[in-house]
Amino acid sequence: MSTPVWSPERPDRELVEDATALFRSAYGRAPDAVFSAPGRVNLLGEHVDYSGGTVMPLALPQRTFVAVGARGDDVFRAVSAQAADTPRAALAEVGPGTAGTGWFPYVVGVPWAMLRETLVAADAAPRLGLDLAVDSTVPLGAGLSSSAALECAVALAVDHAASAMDPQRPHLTDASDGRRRLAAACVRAENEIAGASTGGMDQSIALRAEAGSVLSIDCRDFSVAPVDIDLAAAGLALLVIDTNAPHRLVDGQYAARRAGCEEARVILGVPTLRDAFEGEPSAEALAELLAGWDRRTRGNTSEISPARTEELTPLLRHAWSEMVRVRECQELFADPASRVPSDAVWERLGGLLDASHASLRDDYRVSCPELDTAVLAAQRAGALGARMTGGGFGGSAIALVRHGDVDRVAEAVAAAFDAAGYAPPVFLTATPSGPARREA
Ligand code: GAF
Repeated sequence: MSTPVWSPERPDRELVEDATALFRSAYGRAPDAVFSAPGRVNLLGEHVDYSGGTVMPLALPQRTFVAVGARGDDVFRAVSAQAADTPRAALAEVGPGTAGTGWFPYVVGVPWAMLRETLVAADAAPRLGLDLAVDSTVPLGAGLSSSAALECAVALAVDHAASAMDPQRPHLTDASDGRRRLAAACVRAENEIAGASTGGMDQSIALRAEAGSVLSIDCRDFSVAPVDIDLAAAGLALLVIDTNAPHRLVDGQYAARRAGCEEARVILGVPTLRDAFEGEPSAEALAELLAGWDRRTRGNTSEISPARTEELTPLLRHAWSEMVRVRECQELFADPASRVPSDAVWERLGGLLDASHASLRDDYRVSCPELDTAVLAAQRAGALGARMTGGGFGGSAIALVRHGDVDRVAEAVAAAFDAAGYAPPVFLTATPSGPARREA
């Protein structure tokens, strides 16, 4: 029998103290402040953020904490409880291709992007430098958005430092639109300085999460709305399975999927793939869109080769069908008749998760054997539904499970990993938590 390994829990208070102690030992003084930002899982709406789709993530209780002190120059230095290196860079020298690899580009890219996005006045740059000490409970490289948690905690630190220099400057974190703009800057840092062409879901949930809620984010304009999905009240849990299979967003596969969607978008002549639907996404509209694409790419007069058509068609099928699944999910929980959703509603949500996984595995091809093993074992052990979450190619899966079944499902997944010869997975349960905030 395989005993499931659970992610260790550390209270937030302890993390604040540990980040503060790390700061003191690294820099020999007390920090000015401590900020934190959460990791995330995505319930539904995968690989559609960069196509203008709607995503439905929730913030995890696991968070990244950053203790920070102003320096008065333009140098950024950082230490981390999770890393051995002690990187530093002068902000004036940061730019695309100059920040190196590893975790530091996710730090130093943020002030760079905030300046470019004019969220910080240009004349503040020579004095914007910070010393930072990082500690985190977000599992690293697990597809739970540790990068965005780091970026967003740093964004709060830079926002704070800029307002400390100029008391007239409002804190961007005080208003929803300010947080939207901070998220956009973090995306720019990740795209242009860290070199990962990610979409914006992760930074948006880290900065704009609502405790207790799944958040619906329309990625055409990044407007947000909480969704009334109360798993705990229904006696359900969202089990997260970190497969421990290495997950990399900068190795080209993620970028290749995104580029494929972009190519199809240009051929279709729409602002985003989401805009190919005239109204709300629906199964009927999906069939019509795919038939239209098929007509357009068939024959000698087509602007795209048969081989490329064969590659792009399943990408479109995933993107559009996932948008239909998200729409169905929103309708399920928007129906006033299901204020207290029936068993049938939860079963249907499970079915949507299962269908999402099949689409990501077969059409979008971003799953991997460990994720498929986790999903299948969870489904067989009685989960209402399961799927990979996040970018894929490793990372984590989620399973919608009745409270009383959590241990049994975790045991079944651990046993399946053992039988397949994979490293043991690590489990946690996702309770919707709050956004990036100041801790001390
Ligand atoms: C990663 C990216 F960072 C997100 O932008 C999103 O595309 C996700 O993969 C897939 O839904 O987390």
